Amino acid sequence: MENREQSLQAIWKALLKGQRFFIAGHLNPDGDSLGCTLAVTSLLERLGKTVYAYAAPAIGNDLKFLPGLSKVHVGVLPDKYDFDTVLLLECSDRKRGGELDAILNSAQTLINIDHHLVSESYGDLNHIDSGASSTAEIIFQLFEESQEPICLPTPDEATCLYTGLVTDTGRFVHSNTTAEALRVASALVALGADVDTINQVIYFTKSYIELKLLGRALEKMEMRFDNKYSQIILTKRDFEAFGATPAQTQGIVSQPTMIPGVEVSALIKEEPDKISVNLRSRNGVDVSKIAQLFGGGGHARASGFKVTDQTVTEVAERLAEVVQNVVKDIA
Ligand SMILES: [Mn+2]
Repeated sequence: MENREQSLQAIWKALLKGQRFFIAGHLNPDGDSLGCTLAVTSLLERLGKTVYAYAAPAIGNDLKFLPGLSKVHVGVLPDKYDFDTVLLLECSDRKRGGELDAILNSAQTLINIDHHLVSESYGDLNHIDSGASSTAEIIFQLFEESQEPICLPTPDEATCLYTGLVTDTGRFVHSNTTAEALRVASALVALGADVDTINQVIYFTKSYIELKLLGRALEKMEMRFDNKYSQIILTKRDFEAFGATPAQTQGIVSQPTMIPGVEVSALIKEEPDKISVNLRSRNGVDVSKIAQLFGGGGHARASGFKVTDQTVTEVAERLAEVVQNVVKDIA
């Protein structure tokens, strides 16, 4: 792919040329967004550049181990916008990073690097590779583009990029786990990525409250429509019972998809100001289409939506009707 290499090369040249950088990923940064922001920030600083790294509105507890995090301005924009180069990572459109219009417009060069299928070419330089597992995979290719040993990732940078790879591929199980994703992962391990810490913190750490909430959720799991639909409703009372917040439900919605025959799993949460719903599918059902009917979106196997003007029971029943129609003809 000539085009791909050309756009990487052009971006690498722009990075060498720039002096004052602003770097941001998307809102509510995930491992890929934050890992890439940190790795690129560190590389540019090693090259003697000035970098303002930004993430908003907050950093999840499971990502606070990432090396170099103290360099990131969390939710705080700079006082003046005198950047020559602005880098948006993981943002399929220019709004994904938040209210950054003034900064994006002030840049001499706006660079956009992303791997989402629906990404728009809003930058002066764009590198959108929907075949890449993660933005981290692309950033590693960018490091390689330099062909300078000094530009190979340091162990800390490798840890940041490996975090992006491992989280975006779901620990190397999603269909984006390509040969290239594994090649890059292998290279990052060789460069000193701290795989043990990443696994321990991201995948093998849960609080007492989170485990109790998981127990409550599994107890309340209901199977419907010939066991093709699993529904879990967590009400305000369930959260209050353990002093838990709706944010402490990570991973719960995926549990029912382990049951053979489950096509759709829904976690319906009664939050203080809204009802939020997470959807997962195991086989062929595209749950992003279901979420879209309720004003949400996402991926074929993982999506969600929020409703503000209905009770938890109303949302659950409207959703059940839609799911019933979708799964009724599945053998
Ligand atoms: Mn990503």
